[in-house]
Amino acid sequence: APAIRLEDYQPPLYRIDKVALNVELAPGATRVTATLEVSRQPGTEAGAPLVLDGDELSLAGIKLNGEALAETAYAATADRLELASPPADPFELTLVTELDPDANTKLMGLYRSSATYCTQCEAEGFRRITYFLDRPDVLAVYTTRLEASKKDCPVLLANGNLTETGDIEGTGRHYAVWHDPHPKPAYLFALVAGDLAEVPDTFTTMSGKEVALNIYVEHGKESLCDWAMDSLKRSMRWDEEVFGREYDLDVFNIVAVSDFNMGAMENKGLNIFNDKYVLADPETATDQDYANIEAVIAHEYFHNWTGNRITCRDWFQLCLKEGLTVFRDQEFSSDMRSRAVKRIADVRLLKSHQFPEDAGPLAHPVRPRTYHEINNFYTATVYEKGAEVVRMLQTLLGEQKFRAGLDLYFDRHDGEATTIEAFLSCFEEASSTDLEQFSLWYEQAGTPVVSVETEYDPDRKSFTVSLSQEIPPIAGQKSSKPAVIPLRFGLIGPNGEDMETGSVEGANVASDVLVLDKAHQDVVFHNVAAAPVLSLLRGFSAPVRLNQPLHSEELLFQAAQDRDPFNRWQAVQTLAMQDLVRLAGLVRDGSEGTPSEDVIGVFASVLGETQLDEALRAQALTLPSEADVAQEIGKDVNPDAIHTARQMLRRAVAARIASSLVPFITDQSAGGTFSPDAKAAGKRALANRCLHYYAVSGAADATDLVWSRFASADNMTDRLAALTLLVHDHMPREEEALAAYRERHTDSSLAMDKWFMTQATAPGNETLHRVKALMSDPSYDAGNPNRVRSLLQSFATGNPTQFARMDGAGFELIAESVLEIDKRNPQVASRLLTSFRSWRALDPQRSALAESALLRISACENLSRDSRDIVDRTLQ
Ligand code: B3K
Ligand code: ZN
Repeated sequence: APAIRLEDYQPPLYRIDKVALNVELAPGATRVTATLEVSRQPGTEAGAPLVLDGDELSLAGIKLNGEALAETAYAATADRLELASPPADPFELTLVTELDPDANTKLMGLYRSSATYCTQCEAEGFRRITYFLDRPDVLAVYTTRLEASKKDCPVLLANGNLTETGDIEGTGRHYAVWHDPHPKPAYLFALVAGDLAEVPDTFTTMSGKEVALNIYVEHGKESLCDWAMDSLKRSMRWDEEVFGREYDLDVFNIVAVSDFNMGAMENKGLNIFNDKYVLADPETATDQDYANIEAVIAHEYFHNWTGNRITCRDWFQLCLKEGLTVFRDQEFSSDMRSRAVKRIADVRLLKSHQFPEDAGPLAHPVRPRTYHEINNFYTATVYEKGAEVVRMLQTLLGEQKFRAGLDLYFDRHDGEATTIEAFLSCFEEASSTDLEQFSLWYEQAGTPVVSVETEYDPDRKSFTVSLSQEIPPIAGQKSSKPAVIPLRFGLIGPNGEDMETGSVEGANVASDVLVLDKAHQDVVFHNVAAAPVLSLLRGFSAPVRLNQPLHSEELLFQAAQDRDPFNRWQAVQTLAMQDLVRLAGLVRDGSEGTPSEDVIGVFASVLGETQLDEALRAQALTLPSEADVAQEIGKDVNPDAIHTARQMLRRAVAARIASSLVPFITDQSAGGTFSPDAKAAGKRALANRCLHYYAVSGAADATDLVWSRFASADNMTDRLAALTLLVHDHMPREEEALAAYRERHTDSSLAMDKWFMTQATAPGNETLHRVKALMSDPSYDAGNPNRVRSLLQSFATGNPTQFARMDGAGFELIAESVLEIDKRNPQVASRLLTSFRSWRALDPQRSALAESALLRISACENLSRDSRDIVDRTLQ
């Protein structure tokens, strides 16, 4: 199939203003009657053909203005319905399609999860329900009538407000009618029907309207919804207070399902969630799960304005809703928790997921210009880098003008399907700033490298910062233009305080932000009393790689003194990274090496920095991951050498701090009732980080302590942390712990996912065998996306030494699995396939093995479009 291109965008020829759906649900055979009010767009000539999208559909009836249509008047295939010459005047088209939700293993369109009927329509799932102009710039008002067996499906839900319910006498069936007054694109349509428990609550909006809130879950899981409901109410309040956005329907429903291709979906008034992002209690959910639930609930809720009220003109504009909504959920979590800790977590995610994507064969601009399969563009670049671009806009304009621009956007484009250009224009107007060069962030792929050199002139008391920027050449992008890069900075004086300076030449500097917008730029600070340490990219003010050659004394100073917590953390990480890269090189070459004393010392001192909160110390004590080190090395990567180097540093730090660890570990286990709040979670994070070092410190009672933490834990965070150590460090009671965990959690699929993941990510040669065995474990289910992700995806992305085994068996396992899963669920398969994206960075032997696994996938003739697209681009 030819690629879809942004430059080929044409507005639709027809509009569909109203949609009435009658969905008669029944196992195996569901009948959908869609009545569409269709009219010509101004400018469309009378009689122009109407072409509707379909996907695996079968047409069981068609009427035009209530009259049966002659067979010669239309042509229907599984993926297309064409009316050769429709009436010139507005008309009503009635279509009947027949579906089998039970046979829908792709989990797109209408399908069944456990016994519940549910839908997923983004990006192009509505066309699997009925023929339609399935594109985001066709906005219609939907009325949905659902009908089903009252016994099997007491709950009937769709978008909008409930307007009518009733029984169908003598049939055991009942119906419900839902009306959504807000025009929306088809991708926001949803329905749910099943036997679900309802967890109700209410929220009073800023203008005093009461909204009914409900979370629907499987019976027996009601008590696991408290945190999600609490997160929802806080999100609704926060969006009013921070962005002035009020909710706009009488009801807001959330449904948790166990089979879901991604995290959640923002359908208007009826969000559907992967149950992983709803259900939590201390017994089965970690602190990370609580934080994720809070963030995803907020994210989907925030889409009501950024995505639903204002949607995308076409799928190239995906970042218009996703980047902005991620930015909003990040801000929400920062306000709910510690801003610094949240920022560090977000940057870690960006660097570990988005940077490698942007440096490899799957690189694409935040707003891509071409695609074969849009579902492959729900990427870290569109989401996370997209959020960074919005954040840079805020940094460059300042909070007030940023807010004014966003207000103008909400005001001007409410009810529309729009573009990045329209979005940026609002900020240009509200701030009187030209954003033309800034818009390159949406156009150019690749991570800019910013190189820095500094020179202090003691006679002139001037400090010169020479900056340059460059995007390394990447697939499909030979050259690039200089971007607008906001660099938050401080000049740290000898006493550790930020220095005041005199005038600045060579760059636009507003308080603590310096704007780099040329390929090279010399910035001179005057009246600088003493030689400073330049703290640059504070708070990670731009998604760039910083190439700033600092001596280890300067990094140590920054690690101890920087008043920006992010850069303090970054300095510690940089020190560790430099040492890990050095050690990995030595190990690879078969030479001896020992970790740097300075680096060990810096980690040891972090522990005692009691003025930093626990969560921040836990973050600082976390070494860069093996994947992070691989990325830093960039080519000829040997994952075994990296693993060994990281273990060496970890053990050396552990040995140094062993004697101080126990109080931190036991202090936090003092008990009291569990609270998922940020402070309590931070304490657990620090305790478990300390336990992590204690396990390899050589202390005689290390196994006993880890085991006792495992056995006595009263929450999942502590239990899983101890289990992970027992399994990943192959401690003596590893098997016993796995068996005990399984016994305890066998009824909770979500808890069992952690059991699969822990085993799949364990280093060591036996893991491959174990993963294969787990694929036939009774708790495993190859048809459930969460299970596949916890076992296979976590093996491929979280176990670098075993995925890239020298015998090629890791790559083979994933290749075989991709082919197998692709037949059933292309989205899950193609996502798994992206784990090969950094194959060219591996050493020659390993990359040859990866290539042959990829070629084997590529040779398969009936790959889905999803997997074909990824494998072709990965090999290109
Ligand atoms: N918009 C959905 C993602 C849809 C993915 C389609 N393949 C969830 C979200 O970003 O909030
Ligand atoms: Zn989203």
